[in-house]
Amino acid sequence: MTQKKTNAQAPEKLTGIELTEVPKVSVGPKAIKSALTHINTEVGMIKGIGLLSKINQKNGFDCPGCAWPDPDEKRAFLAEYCENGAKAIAEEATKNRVSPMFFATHSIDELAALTDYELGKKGRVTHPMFLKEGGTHYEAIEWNQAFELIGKSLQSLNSPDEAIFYTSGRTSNEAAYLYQLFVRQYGTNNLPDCSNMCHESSGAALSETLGIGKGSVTLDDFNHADLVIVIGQNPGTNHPRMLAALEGTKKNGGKIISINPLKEVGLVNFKDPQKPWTWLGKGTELTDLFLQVTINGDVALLKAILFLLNEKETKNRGTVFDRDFIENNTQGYEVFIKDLETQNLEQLILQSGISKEQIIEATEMIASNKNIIICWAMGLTQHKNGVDNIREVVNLLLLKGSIGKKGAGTCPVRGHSNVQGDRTMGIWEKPQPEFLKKLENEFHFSAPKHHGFDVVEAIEAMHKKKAKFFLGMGGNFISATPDTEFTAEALRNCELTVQISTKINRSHLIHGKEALILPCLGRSEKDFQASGEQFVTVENSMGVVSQSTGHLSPLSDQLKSETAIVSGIAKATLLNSNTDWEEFASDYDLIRDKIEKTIPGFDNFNERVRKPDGFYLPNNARENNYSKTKTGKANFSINQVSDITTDENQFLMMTIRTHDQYNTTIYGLDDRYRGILNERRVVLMNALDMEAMNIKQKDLVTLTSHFNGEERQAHKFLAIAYDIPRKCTATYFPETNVLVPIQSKARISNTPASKTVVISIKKEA
Ligand SMILES: Nc1nc2c(c(=O)[nH]1)N[C@H]1C(S)=C(S)[C@@H](COP(=O)(O)OP(=O)(O)OC[C@H]3O[C@@H](n4cnc5c(=O)[nH]c(N)nc54)[C@H](O)[C@@H]3O)O[C@H]1N2
Ligand SMILES: Nc1nc2c(c(=O)[nH]1)N[C@H]1C(S)=C(S)[C@@H](COP(=O)(O)OP(=O)(O)OC[C@H]3O[C@@H](n4cnc5c(=O)[nH]c(N)nc54)[C@H](O)[C@@H]3O)O[C@H]1N2
Ligand SMILES: [Mo]
Repeated sequence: MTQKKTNAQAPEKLTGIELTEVPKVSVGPKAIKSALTHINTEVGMIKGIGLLSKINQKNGFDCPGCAWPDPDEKRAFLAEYCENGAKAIAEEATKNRVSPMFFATHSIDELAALTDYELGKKGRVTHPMFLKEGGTHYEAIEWNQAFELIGKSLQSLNSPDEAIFYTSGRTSNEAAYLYQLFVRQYGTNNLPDCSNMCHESSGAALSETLGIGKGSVTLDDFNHADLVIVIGQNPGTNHPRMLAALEGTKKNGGKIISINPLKEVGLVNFKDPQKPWTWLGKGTELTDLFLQVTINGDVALLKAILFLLNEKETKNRGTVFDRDFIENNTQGYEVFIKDLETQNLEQLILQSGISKEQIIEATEMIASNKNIIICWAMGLTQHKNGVDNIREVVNLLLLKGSIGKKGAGTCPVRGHSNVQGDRTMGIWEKPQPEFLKKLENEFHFSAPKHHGFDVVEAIEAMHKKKAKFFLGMGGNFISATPDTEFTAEALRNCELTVQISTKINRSHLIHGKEALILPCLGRSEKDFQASGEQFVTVENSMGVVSQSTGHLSPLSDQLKSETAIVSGIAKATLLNSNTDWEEFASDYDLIRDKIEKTIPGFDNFNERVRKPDGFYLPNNARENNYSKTKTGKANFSINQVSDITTDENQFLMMTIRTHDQYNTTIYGLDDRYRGILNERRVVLMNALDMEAMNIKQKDLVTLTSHFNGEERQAHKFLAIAYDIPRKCTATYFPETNVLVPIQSKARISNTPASKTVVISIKKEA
């Protein structure tokens, strides 16, 4: 039977744009008002305030928002969340339910006609649901039947490598560990995860240069930094609690440089929501120097700065670079400098889009300061030369000896609240041989050694029908991945698609021949298993492992924990496994005991994680030890500037987040910090570019992306004049994922290049 094709993209519906002035200050009372409005509408005020008081407290649960760490010392009541954390909680603890009755009365096609915002607001899935072949509606199914269906489907494949097991980064350490164990006992390393689309470029660059794929700084380092550079990141929206850390830098006399094509409000000026006495004043000015780099101009900019630093150093040896550090800890300095000296400074300056005066100013700031932290996120990773971007950041830190000491180091700011922990637990398509060996010894099975598929490879494999089974442990695969139409075809090729989810999303609507939705507990909910109430553990952006205990009663007695779901699937699939899956799901301490035995840094895990602050995982870069790299030293590297060219009528497009979304979960339609309200289908353009093309404010345009002679289109976007460099544009993800070509990705890390999409813009009639 050929499957009817449900729309993979959200409908092209305009919602009524309203433009306001771009605010001058972030956070402050407006943020509190916005947080409370979301809590009130979704959860109810009394229950909501009770919940907020538990977020990120030592006896509470880990905020399902971002992975920014909590302070080690005291945490004020009601203080360790932010506006967007409150929204994340409101979404999860929503009163709205997607029940079997809801599915009986709404066909898949009807649901696909809703925007992501409308769909998400339908709420939490309450029961396991099944879509039979050719079905138009999901129907309720018993858990055991669902597990059996999955087991049978997996047993029927020609090879375990025909199955794909995706993970989004909210999954707890315990669930992730059990999941990867199940997948490897089943026989594949096909464990793509959201990291592949996120910080994979950071992991690749940092492992190669410093011997650890994670950042090196702690929260306290921000209080001791002379200079913090925030590059390719929008913390005011995506990591608001980071602003308090930056405020700490400023208070102690440190300086901040921001590098971004957009002057993001959060980076400019900040009013701490936890300090109402500051609300009347001007707020803290955070950024001392703002460099409005052109999209993907970062390697050129960094190289120009390094070039000038080297000139200064050459004139006055030892005054700019940390000679001792370079001598004792690094490899490749001479070759790196030789290459740097051949660069054409004027060309680099031109390519960066920054004036020479400003580059000199930045150089002076870097030259005269010793302790430097560099923070970055998707603005650096999601480019063809994403890995180059980050290696260039490392070059700068190495020259300054700004690593492995207080107040200095690398700070890749992670996305999902446990994305870093999932990788530590072995969610990786390229597992280390030592880890597999430990698993084999502990669990007595033979683990697959060949590497599995990452996200892009998984999509291609499903597209070619080399893979026929897809399971998503959280996340929203169809909306988060590039090339929406291509990915939809890939998923439709599957025999069975399974989504383990809290909320309804578009990935439930774009499915294989048969499909399952398995509803799970969220972070905020209590988790009862056979041995009693359980807690889970997570790892934040700075490598601190701590516990997270749910607070609310589960919204339906049909929900299972992710751990229990993995256990059920494993038991139904691996009939000869000698692992007692049920026992693990009955008592998470038993899983933690196994983690301790197989993953370094987890000694006395059960005991240490019960301490209120949790514990730090080992971090060689933090300890100034680079013996884990191939050369045994911290490595300088030679990196490529962008080689992407555009025709006269083409633009670079970056796909970014609004202030009112969590990835594909759309909290609301306002991008308050950019002054764009009630509309997501916008393309931000430089006013001069608009004038040159005779495009007026709010004109309707079609966007066409160009890659290797292929074209992809997205219709019905409103052109909006914005302070953005010429030839650069910005749109919101996921609406424009349809324009991101599957083959356009970062070298080495394979991360989709969703921040450099070459587009042309045409007025609609
Ligand atoms: N509220 C909220 N919090 C979140 C998320 C969310 O969606 N909502 N998502 C979470 C996740 S998974 C992640 S990964 C993080 C994402 O956090 P961010 O990386 O901050 O998110 P983006 O919106 O992708 O913003 C990228 C920033 O990089 C800039 N940028 C784009 N291209 C370039 C470039 O070429 N050079 C430079 N220098 N800058 C560039 C953009 O202007 C923008 O400011 O946030 C996490 N936290
Ligand atoms: N164009 C473009 N594309 C991008 C990006 C970009 O900047 N531009 N960013 C990329 C990045 S950085 C990332 S991380 C990915 C994100 O990709 P994903 O992680 O796949 O997407 P999310 O939108 O975070 O997933 C949301 C869904 O997760 C489910 N969920 C929420 N909480 C839980 C939970 O506790 N357990 C389970 N099992 N399910 C849960 C809900 O059902 C919800 O609908 O998207 C990437 N895609
Ligand atoms: Mo992310």
